[in-house]
Amino acid sequence: MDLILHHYDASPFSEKVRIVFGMTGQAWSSVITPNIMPKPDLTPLTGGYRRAPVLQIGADIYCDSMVILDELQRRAPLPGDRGLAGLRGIGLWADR
Ligand SMILES: N[C@@H](CCC(=O)N[C@@H](CS)C(=O)NCC(=O)O)C(=O)O
Repeated sequence: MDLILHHYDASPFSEKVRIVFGMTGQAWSSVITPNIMPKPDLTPLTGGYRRAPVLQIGADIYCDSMVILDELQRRAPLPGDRGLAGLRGIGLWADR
């Protein structure tokens, strides 16, 4: 199933997810969203959530970068020590 990230270049929370895509080597597709309202293509998809990033996998929508990292970890865990720490650990580290 295709991973589609709704995001914009200057969004640091989106950058965190983009970096994890690079670390895990997963293919992904990009939809660029506006950085301010209105976001007519995003909010109908999310039920009103307006922030970036949002991950779309088929009909499933994941809002919030930590929720996204949890799902990516579940689908494609990193190997070795980095896998043990989990992508959530990387996410918390990056946020701070
Ligand atoms: N807790 C959220 C924060 C997301 C967030 O604040 N995104 C910012 C960009 S980095 C945003 O979309 N701001 C525009 C807006 O609020 O409309 C996450 O981890 O994904």
